[in-house]
Amino acid sequence: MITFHSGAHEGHAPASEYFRGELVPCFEKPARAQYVLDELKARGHDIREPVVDSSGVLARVHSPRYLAFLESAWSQWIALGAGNGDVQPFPSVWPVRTLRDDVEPVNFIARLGLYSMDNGTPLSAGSWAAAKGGADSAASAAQLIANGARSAFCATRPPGHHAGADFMGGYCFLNNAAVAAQSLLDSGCKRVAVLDVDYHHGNGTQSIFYERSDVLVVNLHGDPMTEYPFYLGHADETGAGQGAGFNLNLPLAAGTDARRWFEALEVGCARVQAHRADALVVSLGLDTFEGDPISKFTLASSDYLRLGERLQGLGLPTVLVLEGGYAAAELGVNACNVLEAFG
Ligand code: Q9C
Ligand code: ZN
Repeated sequence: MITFHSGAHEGHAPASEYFRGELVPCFEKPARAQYVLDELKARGHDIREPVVDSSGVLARVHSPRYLAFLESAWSQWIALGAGNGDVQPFPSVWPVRTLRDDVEPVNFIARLGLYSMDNGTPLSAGSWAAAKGGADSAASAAQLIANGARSAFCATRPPGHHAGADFMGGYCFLNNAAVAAQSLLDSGCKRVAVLDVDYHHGNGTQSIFYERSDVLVVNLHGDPMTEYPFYLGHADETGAGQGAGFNLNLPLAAGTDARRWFEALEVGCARVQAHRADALVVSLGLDTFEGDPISKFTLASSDYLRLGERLQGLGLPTVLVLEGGYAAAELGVNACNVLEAFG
């Protein structure tokens, strides 16, 4: 399977994030992608830089004002103070219920809050270029599928599935899975399914396609009653308007083991099959791993072989997009196990 990967990911390297009110080293760090690349190379995979400029499809997935903000966010920040290059900007105020989100404040931190769902998505100098490289990878993978390939992998970081049309969050800036799905539709697919197996509910992907019937979104994730992103991902969210019936959430209790996880995967796969999709996008988060430092499922490395086999069994042209997975040293083996079993 061909892998798309942008070297620009290295430029997204903020030092710290908030964890229980204190700044700690970022979990979502460049070494994650390096471990994946090292393992891909060791196993002889074909790794390519993205070949498609995703600007067009990004404008179909994200709002113009959000893209404009994100693209120049870091340069706006450093223009505000001589020392800002060495300071991480964090949002501290958000337009929650009763406050206006239709007016962009001039104040930078206020705009950062407007375009963020949390204070857990740190920015650095190269964040836009890194995120854009990921979106370009997703668009490139979709093009490969449109040209007849059975599968393609995007070794992307930062991840994407928490990013909505108009906001960043959960380490995500641009929704790579949504970019892949929209690109597949734009190149002739009538129906696409997104299957999100990251530990965390893919709230961004769900919200982007919630009122559409051309993209089925299925999520298998930690119950939002106790797990991030908390405010979306419940079983009663089934789609709205034209999209009614085209969203399926399968929340699982923290502590869920592989046996119960694979049972839920069967339910998700049955829904994907019923959609009669022309292509599949997998949001491949590997934070379901037993060794993950911020998540609470207990899959073992060998379980990712079983996952790859099951995904292969759906029989669909498939784009796999890397999402979370914070046991960095095991991320390469776990990702490659999925790809290898997929074939
Ligand atoms: N600081 C993805 O897996 N923060 N995002 C958890 C640790 C949110 C994870 C607390 C985790 C988001 C793509
Ligand atoms: Zn996750």
